[in-house]
Amino acid sequence: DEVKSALVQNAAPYPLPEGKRFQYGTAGFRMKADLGLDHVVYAVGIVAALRSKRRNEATIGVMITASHNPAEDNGVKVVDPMGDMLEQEWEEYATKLANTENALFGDVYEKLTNDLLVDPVHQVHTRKSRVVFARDTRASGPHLIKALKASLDALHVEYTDYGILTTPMLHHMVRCHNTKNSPRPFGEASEAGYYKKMANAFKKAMYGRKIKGHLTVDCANGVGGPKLHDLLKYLPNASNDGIDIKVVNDDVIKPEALNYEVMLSVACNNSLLIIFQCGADYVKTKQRAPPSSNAVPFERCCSLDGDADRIVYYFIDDNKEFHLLDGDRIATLAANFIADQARIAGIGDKLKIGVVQTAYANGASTEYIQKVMKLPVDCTPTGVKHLHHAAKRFDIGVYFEANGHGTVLFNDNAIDIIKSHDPQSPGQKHALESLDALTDLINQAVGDALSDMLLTEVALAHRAWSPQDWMNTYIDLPNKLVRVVVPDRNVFKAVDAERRLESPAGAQARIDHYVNLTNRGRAFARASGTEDAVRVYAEAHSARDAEKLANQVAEVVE
Ligand code: 16G
Ligand code: ZN
Repeated sequence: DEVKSALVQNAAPYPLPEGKRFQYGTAGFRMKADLGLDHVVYAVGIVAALRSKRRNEATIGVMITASHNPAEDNGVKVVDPMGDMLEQEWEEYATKLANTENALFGDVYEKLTNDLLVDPVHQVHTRKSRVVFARDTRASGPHLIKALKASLDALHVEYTDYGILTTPMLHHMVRCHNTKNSPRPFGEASEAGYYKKMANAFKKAMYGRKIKGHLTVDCANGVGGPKLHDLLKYLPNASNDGIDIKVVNDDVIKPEALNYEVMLSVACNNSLLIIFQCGADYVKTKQRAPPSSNAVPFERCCSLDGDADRIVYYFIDDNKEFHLLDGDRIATLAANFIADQARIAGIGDKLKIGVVQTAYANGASTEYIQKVMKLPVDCTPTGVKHLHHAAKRFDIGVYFEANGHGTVLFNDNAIDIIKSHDPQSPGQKHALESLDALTDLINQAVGDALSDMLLTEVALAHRAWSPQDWMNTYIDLPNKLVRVVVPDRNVFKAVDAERRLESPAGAQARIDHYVNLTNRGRAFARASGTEDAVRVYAEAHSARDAEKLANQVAEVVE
């Protein structure tokens, strides 16, 4: 029919490249932008349209970004109605469509429609599809958006183009659209709505407290830069009992500077361009500040990644030594603060508060949460969707990956208790109001660097903590990460939240052997979900032992 032939026709400029196989991975599709990603994006438009129908005309999101990856890369992922990641079962349909030749788009669409939507509840022909989308600052973005619109147009989808947004802002928009008429509307589905919600919540959550000194934010020359500048217009500034933020690496005019900083060095009449990396991924993996950083000792610094869904904090001490406050630290700070406020508010015993981590979480953080904070910890495989899902099992679930991806989820029970509890004292009232403000300040759709940054600032202000005080809560175990290139990473099958290898046979026994010989040793190996490699993590009581253990495990894997 008409739709089928339009699907084939509109795809013409976006052929399936020969000899390539695309796969919807942990973070959607991601690759060099000019190697056929436009074909993939066209296919993703079809997935989003089908998904919207399947979910009773709910609004589905499509985000074009490759996060911390190089400027020539790009990627695409689908956002489900509540702002979470596409349901896992559907990744397979996305993979199928992405590998479909143009001539067959009509037929595959028809088949998926019949397979997924024919029951009376999901009558395809009577339902509209709604999609909203955005992109980061990459140069390939506009072309990919064109490909997306081409398939959405073929399917008569109702859509909104949000232009350039951070990934978490797009997730926010999706959830706003789908909760408009619900008892708990998420907010106004606009940029201004997003900033206002966050700024108001920040003011309430601060409760008149002051933040000492200023915060330097490295925006990785990505979309977080302009969006942070916009957000600052809504936040009270330093002279107004607010927040003093210094924005660096906020150049999005040169898209090739994404995740990099370019410095001009002039020496002996020669000028030289020096290029360094920056952003959350660099800071976390290299364990050092971006080279251009001129922060003074004990000044708070943080880095976002290229699409502003990850954040890590850091500072240097008076010996210029670097100290990283990563996702584990943000999780412990946030959980500690929230659990404390709940206790002060008199609702601590009514709420089940817990923390979700992955195997990469430093063992010292896990022990601190369990033994000192006395909160339960869950461990899941790597990838936001797994942590997000697990966090829903708590009334208040705090989840962070060590790399800085994370947020806090409040379920209906928690929100009801926070909103309806009758305070018995001014102290209880303050704590309840702070908690209520946190439910708005925190982007519960998905981990959001800007929102997590404000949450961190609020928690530090309430405790009157310097970054050193925050660092002093526990001591990280020395650890080492190694990337091992193997002939076929698919033979590495991990179980038990990726903490153990089920195959190849015998590998785990050999890893256990080395771990048992190491003081406070812990190690695991897992196939990467985003690169053709196996990753090894090891920790131990000393840096030397951690390194030794990592190398031993790497040898097992090789
Ligand atoms: C993806 C995941 C991230 C995870 C990383 C692990 C999302 C949105 N992103 O970037 O959470 O930490 O993959 O990469 O889920 P790896 O499998 O290569 O170690
Ligand atoms: Zn990212």
